[in-house]
Amino acid sequence: MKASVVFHGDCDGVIAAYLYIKRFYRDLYPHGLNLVVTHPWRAHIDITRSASGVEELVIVDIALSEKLADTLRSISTKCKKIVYIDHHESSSSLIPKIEPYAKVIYAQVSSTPRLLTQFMGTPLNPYENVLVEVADICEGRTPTSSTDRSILEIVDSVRMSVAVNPGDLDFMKYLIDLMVKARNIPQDPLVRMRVRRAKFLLNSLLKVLSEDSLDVGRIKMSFLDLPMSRAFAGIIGVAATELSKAYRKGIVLIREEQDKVVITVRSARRDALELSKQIASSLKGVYGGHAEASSITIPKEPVGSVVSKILSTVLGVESTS
Ligand SMILES: [Mn+2]
Repeated sequence: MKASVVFHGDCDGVIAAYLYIKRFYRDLYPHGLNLVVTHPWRAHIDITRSASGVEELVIVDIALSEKLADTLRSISTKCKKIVYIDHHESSSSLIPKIEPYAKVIYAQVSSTPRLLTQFMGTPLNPYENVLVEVADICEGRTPTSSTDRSILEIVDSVRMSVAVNPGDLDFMKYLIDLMVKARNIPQDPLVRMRVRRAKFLLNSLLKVLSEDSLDVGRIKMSFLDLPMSRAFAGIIGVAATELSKAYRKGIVLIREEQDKVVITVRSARRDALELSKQIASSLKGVYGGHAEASSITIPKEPVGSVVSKILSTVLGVESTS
């Protein structure tokens, strides 16, 4: 393998990986490239693994953390070239830390594919252009009345088919291959099957979350225990976004995982990152994301106690339980 491309397992992450490959690694694709899908909380592990034996390492759409910055420093001795491409607001303060070791392409724009188009300079073809629009909408940009319906269909297809299992590398490769071949994504049978499954899960989850939630001022809080969290996995982020739109409230969704607790925050008032920062500092966690959508990872503790801590220390209400 000559190069590894490590990308975020979400809609704009997979589209950004495709764009980068198409522009810069067309000659290496597919057999000379090691594709790796990851998520911010385990990116340092996946990146360390994918750095061995390759000359170039490209990191796409992964919010920077202290841990990740340290990882890049330690692998910079093994890799000839490290490229870091990201648009997350929370990465900003750590960028200077990695600049000595990596080529950094960073700006706080609507999506990582949008950032890539600004960096590439050369105009995109219509197929690529549509996918950049799709990525922007997946990342929260509101479609306008002039947005083509076919674009919204692709948004739905990519977002939902990826969400059903965001760690599924085989499917990510399949999706990138469809894009490289400029195929019609919403018409693809495998994509359609996954979208159907994702929608079924999403509807069930929305029902559970809206029936079982706690309203605190402008915030709606809900939680999922380990079995529920496993069953719905990648759909949880999509559900949080939908709930925030449906109730016009900020959403704080707490879920238990095997060895940690993850808190998903959504806000239409653009204070998700600020709220995440407060939750992270009160619960000793790591946070990252954007003003509309962000998350916090904290060490494992009972979900009930996380709920009471957020209520008392962050939202300023005394828990009754
Ligand atoms: Mn992303």
